[in-house]
Amino acid sequence: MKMLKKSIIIILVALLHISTGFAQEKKNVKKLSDDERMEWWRDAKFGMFIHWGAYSIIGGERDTKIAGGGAEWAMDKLDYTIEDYEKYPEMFNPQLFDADAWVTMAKNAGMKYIVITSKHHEGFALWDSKVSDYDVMDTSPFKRDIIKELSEACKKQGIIFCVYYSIVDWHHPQAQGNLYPNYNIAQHDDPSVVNPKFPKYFKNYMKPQVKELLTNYGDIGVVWFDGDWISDYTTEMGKELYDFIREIQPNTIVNNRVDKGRMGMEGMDADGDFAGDFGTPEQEIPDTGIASDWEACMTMNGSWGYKPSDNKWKSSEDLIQKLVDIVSKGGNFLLNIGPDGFGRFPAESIRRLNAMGEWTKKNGESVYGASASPYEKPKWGRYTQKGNVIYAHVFDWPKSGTLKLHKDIKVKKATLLTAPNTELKTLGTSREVLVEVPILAPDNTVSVIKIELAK
Ligand code: FHN
Repeated sequence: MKMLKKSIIIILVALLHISTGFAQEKKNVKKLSDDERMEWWRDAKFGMFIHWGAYSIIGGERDTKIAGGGAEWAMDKLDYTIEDYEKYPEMFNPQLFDADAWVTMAKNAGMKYIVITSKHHEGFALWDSKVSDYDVMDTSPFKRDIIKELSEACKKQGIIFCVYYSIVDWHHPQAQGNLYPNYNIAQHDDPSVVNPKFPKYFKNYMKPQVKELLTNYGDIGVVWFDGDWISDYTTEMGKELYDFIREIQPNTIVNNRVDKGRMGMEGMDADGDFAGDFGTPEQEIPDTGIASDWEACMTMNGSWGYKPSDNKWKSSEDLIQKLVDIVSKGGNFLLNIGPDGFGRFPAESIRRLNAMGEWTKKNGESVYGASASPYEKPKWGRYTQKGNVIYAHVFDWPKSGTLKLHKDIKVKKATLLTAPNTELKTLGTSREVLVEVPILAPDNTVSVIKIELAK
């Protein structure tokens, strides 16, 4: 009876979608050129990734066992059956969730956009999904549409709201095919095991869910897919999904995991015709600059989802230097937070966000809207560039009191970014360019020297 009721609802929702058409399409949204569409994202440089779901209650531990790797994989790593795992969405009640406070923390850290896991591999949806009962409104006692609250808080505070969506779904019967009511992760990686029901999941569940996200929550900055590696998901589906999204919201940006081109954790596409607007290196930063658009996503400790046993926190200094390193190579930095099951950011994350905010407040000019420079990375740090200005980011402040710049840099004027009225002396010969700097580094982490170039 319950199943019948659900099927009727799904059919009604589908009919409603067909009859109303794409709400956004009809609004006559001006279709931007690709460069115009990517502009905000290219300038933004720094965003917050949020991994939050029913796994945040588990925290990566079951009895005496601790999950290896990311705690958002608890369902698989801690050997839950689908039935066992369902009790976590049924328990999900993060009474301390405060969307405005989350957005304020991102904003104060200098982040310009937020990407939240609307549905991770566990399959539990954090919004009011009409095509699923496995969501925050129907399954959990929380009954608050998290995506709605967060999207509204972002809009209020001028932060671009973006959603992550996992193609992999360990809960949906059609995504698991003949294995259901069991699931098996290895199956997904083996091209010889075909799930005949996956196309149905793609058409009748994934696409309608993605459509809900794009129709009910205002402008979506980025749709960030994940789970592209499973063999059931095809490049044809990827291209179809990309076009589908751009039909609903023409100016949305979509990551390259929508298609099948990504080369592992390195994150960039192999040669070929693949959909997607930017590459997605994961937990790594390329050695040199890359000419196309890319964004490195990274955890603060070793886990995406909340995992209190993981104490391997990167230092604030390291994170600031990573931000600079990434920008100096033409990329964006998507830095992760794994809130707990009550809706709180871990204290360690908050401290790191605060430290990054201190730095970006003083030095943001050298990062936002900046790009890679033509000069190779110096031993003491990195260069970024904005028009006629080079920013020298010094990680290792010279004890000698002189900083050696690339020999081709023709200095018109050099100052500390934080002391614009005091010009630094420079000396240029055909072999080297030296800048006289104070003995003490102005910043404990990364000090920035602003260099206006002579024409
Ligand atoms: O399996 C996921 C993982 O849990 C996490 O979401 C990261 C974030 O980029 N992506 C996947 C692995 O590539």
